[in-house]
Amino acid sequence: MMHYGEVGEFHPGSETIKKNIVKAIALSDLLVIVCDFADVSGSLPVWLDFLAGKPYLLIINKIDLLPVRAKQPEVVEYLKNYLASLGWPAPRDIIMTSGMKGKGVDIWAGRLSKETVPGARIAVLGVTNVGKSSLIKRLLKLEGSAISPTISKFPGTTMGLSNWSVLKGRNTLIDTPGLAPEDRMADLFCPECASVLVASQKIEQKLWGLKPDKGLIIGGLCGFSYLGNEETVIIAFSSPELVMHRTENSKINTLLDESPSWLTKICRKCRQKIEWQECTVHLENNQDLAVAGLGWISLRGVAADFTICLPKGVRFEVRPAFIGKKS
Ligand SMILES: Nc1nc2c(ncn2[C@@H]2O[C@H](COP(=O)(O)OP(=O)(O)OP(=O)(O)O)[C@@H](O)[C@H]2O)c(=O)[nH]1
Ligand SMILES: [Mg+2]
Repeated sequence: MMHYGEVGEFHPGSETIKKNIVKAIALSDLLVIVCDFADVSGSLPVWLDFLAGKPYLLIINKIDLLPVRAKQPEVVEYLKNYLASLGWPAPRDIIMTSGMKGKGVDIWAGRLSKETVPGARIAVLGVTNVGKSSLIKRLLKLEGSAISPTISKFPGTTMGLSNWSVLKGRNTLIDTPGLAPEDRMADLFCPECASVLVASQKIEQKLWGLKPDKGLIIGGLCGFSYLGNEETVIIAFSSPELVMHRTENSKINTLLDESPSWLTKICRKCRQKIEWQECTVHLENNQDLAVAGLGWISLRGVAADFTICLPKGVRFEVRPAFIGKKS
């Protein structure tokens, strides 16, 4: 796995939030790390520094957004390998859920009771907007509780720690504020613009033929210029709210700079803050180039270089194809 465009050092969104998260981890016997199915590269890597040697369950939430029928064992196998490539210890289990639809929450509840003793505390962790509070709400509903945490489409809804008695009083779940890793696209923008980037409906999966010197822009926020010599195919994945636009490589930088309203939904104030960075990346057949908090492209053709142009500080990585053919 190769990582590019990292900000170098970890920058907590806010010291208070980070302190609360560290406190919740110290108080807990088991960690539940929630990641967003649609943004694995943006919602998972940051947690390695927080594990503190504690056992953890990994939840892949928002599986209702899968663009094709979920082949769950494949996704689970992929994530096991992904975690190993990042140097993580193995999770106790990987569970796929939809906090919105309530799927997988019963499996999660069963796993929580298997992995803990009565009285144990469990911290629910995740970057902003992955659906931590929604999952806790679903679990409480499953148990017939009338109270539940607040959820919203805006990142940063949960600000402090809150305790929730679950499994008929056997255990306590600690809901924690979302960490903003500050290297996702959404972390650069105001809450309204950030919420546009987060898919709330099925992810768009679109096949694009690219002739030499052609490229693709996603959401007016990232350009992928194809540098190969023969016609190729890429599949692009992002929130359906974002426009995908194929154009000549020579036009990509101008379009990103000018960001016309048909191309982007990001407000003028947020756009003015962007400083662009460019980098050339090599992709093999069936590899993804994933941009934290935005989406990814997957190459289905002869190995080739791409130049990626995106806001400075946003993390991107090359990884094996997450969806579809792996080799
Ligand atoms: N499509 C889909 N949306 C979800 C799912 N779970 C949560 N959401 C949505 O994601 C947004 C964030 O949900 P929250 O539960 O507030 O997320 P959180 O991780 O607690 O967020 P913070 O408290 O801001 O860190 C809301 O708009 C939810 O409706 C899911 O399984 N599928
Ligand atoms: Mg929350």
